[in-house]
Amino acid sequence: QNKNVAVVGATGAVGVEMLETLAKRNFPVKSLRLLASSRSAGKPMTYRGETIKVEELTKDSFKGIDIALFSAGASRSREFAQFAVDAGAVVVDNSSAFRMDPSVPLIVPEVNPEDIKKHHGVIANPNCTTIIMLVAIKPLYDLSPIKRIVVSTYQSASGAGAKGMEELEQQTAAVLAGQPAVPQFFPHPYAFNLFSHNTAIQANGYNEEELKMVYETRKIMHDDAIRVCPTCVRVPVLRSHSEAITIEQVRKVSVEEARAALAKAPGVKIVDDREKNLFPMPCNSNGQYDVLVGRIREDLSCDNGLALFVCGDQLLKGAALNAVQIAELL
Ligand code: A2P
Ligand code: 11C
Repeated sequence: QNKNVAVVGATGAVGVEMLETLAKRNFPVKSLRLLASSRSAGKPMTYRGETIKVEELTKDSFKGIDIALFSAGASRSREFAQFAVDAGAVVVDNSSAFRMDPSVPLIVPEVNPEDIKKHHGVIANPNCTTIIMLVAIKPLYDLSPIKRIVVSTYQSASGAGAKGMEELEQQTAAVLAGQPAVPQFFPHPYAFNLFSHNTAIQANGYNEEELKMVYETRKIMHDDAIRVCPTCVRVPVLRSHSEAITIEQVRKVSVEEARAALAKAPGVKIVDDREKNLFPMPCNSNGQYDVLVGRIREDLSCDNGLALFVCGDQLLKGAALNAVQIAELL
């Protein structure tokens, strides 16, 4: 049965990809309502060749809506998601607002699709770095439980939305023209530089992005014993995130066994050509649905460890695609 769908934050970097993904995957859309701030009201957008005007998000925006995809930031989700639920819609929320709420399922369709049944109107889309990591390591967890993860991220501008991407482009052009990279949106110079993730550092020395990787991983994997040590870094890449991941498992899993499991895992594409020195790169994961996985090797520093390098499109698998896949499960 076709659905009445609303996209909240339709004009944003993720919102635009949501429209594109709904169309590309032939999602059964009966009608589409595009919502954003008053700044965008009346702006024409295109869905499958049809022009739809953006409407201002208000508490009355959800009448008749079956599925509302939210990607307009956590404060908009906190303010408006309940209005959508009250109007009878199921909300798939891409923000951090409800992820750790025990009554809200946090879903990566390749990892814990069965949790969706427990929803009470809101389903949360995990943080992009968590999604991309878990798609790659869940097949390995199924071979032997993972006790510990050490992960370093190389995060693109798109994780910070359209303004982040604009800042990277604008600063890069400025530096190439011999001018300084003047930070406006991010706290530090971005072009030809990298910096520790721009979220606030907490009392334990980890920033918010890193703690999302810790807590969301445990919730999605249903394993509170997994220990995760993340270092999240913003790198001057436009849209795909990369991650160097080292895992320690209960028993030793060989590289061959890991590779065989990854080869048949949903949402994973192995890119691991040692002869050509060809491994996952953001330029090759841009626009792809799959998470690219390579550098599959033993961790020389521990007995039961494996190391990987992965890349995933932050706007797609890290956000819009995962949300649309959740809507498909619904
Ligand atoms: P707008 O384009 O009208 O500002 P991004 O993460 O790429 O910056 O996108 C954020 C999205 O959230 C945009 O679609 C933006 O709409 C939307 N948004 C931001 N503030 C509000 C608001 N107060 N009400 C509704 N939508 C908002
Ligand atoms: C980033 N992962 O790359 C972030 C953006 O909790 O949904 C998404 C923040 C979130 O900066």
